[in-house]
Amino acid sequence: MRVFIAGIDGYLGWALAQYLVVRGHTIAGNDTFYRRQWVEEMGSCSAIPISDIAQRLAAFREQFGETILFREGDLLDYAFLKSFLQEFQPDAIVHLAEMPSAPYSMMDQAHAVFTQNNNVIGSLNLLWAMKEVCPDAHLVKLGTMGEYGTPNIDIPEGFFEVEFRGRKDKLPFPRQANSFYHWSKVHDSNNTMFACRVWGLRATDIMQGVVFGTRIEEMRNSALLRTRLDFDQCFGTAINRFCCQAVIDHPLTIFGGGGQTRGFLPLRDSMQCLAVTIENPPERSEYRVFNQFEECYTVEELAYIVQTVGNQLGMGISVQHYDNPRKELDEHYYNPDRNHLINLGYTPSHDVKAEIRIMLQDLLHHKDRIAEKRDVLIPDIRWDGSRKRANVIDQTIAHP
Ligand code: USQ
Repeated sequence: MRVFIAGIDGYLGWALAQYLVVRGHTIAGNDTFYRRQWVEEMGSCSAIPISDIAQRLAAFREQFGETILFREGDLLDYAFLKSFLQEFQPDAIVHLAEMPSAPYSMMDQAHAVFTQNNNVIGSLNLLWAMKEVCPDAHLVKLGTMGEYGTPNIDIPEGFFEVEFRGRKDKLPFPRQANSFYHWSKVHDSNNTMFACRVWGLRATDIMQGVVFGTRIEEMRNSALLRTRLDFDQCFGTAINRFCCQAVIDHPLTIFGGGGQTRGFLPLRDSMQCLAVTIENPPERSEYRVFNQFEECYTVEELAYIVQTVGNQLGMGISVQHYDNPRKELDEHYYNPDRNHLINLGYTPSHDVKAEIRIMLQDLLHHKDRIAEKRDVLIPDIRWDGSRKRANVIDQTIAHP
């Protein structure tokens, strides 16, 4: 298939290009390199060094014998987007070109507006461009499990049956997002669902959990093919941050009580899920929602898994609780479904410890880079728009 990856230079996009080319797909993609700039804005860098796009593209050609049709450009530039899609004529479009950080979107008015403008208008442009240029293509839109929030009932995949005043309907499950970033994804979901209904587009909205991991097999040991891995308060996600903290003997930073539960999945599972989705497109006019994660864990459970694996590798890892800069429930019910992808053949790896062991071993090579930026590890972006460094509220040295 001809697969267009919007945001091909990012954490997921660069890995996905490699995963898909090995499966025989032809790849094109765009990027603005914003992710590189945002992480710099946070005073940080990728823990794993990454090369520039020209070197990446050359290494890709050499490793896989295939060329990526790449253009630098923004989804907000509608003329650019339309002409690129016209040229490539994709069968599938994977949309990874959004600002992905909740704290970044909560920093201040400018960052909130930037996030929603970039994400919502970029996605709307993509829907229009698909309608005008490639209405038969399949949009694989990266949403987030965070769209649902943490309701006190089970979470279905997008829709649920409701009975109200004696009548029944199948309706979108309520969205209760917890940051302007997560709300931008909700707005995207609504626009995508509507475009499928009125224009007959086909789309899969992926409600993805928190991704972790430093590599997929396809990268082998090539430094030029490795994907980025962030650890700052905005672009580093929980397990990735914990592993970076572990290799520099920094205590693992649990925000609040650590009872926050999320669905997590290794990078390799995320790639598998996206490929399964692309290779099994929906019908025209169909808008379907897949919840995409491997297992649910509390943040505290994960910190202790990192600690256990790290200790097996001879590290002495401590865990600290910090006052939570976010406004979120510390403890809550969390039971989302994830059947659609399994029914299409997704096989979860189920070995979070093995994945964390690989991560720690990979990151040990780069501990000096991480140590140099250790100041970015303590969050200060608060959900009320203020900046105040989080304080330690409790310390646990060893897993009970
Ligand atoms: N957390 C800590 N300590 C840390 C970092 C995070 O306790 O050092 C906690 C947070 O308070 C939160 C949980 O871990 O309760 C997850 O935080 P995160 O930063 O790993 O993930 P989140 O902000 O939810 O966002 C990430 C991605 C986003 C994606 C989302 C999926 O940045 O793009 O949409 O995961 S989900 O969480 O399922 O909504």
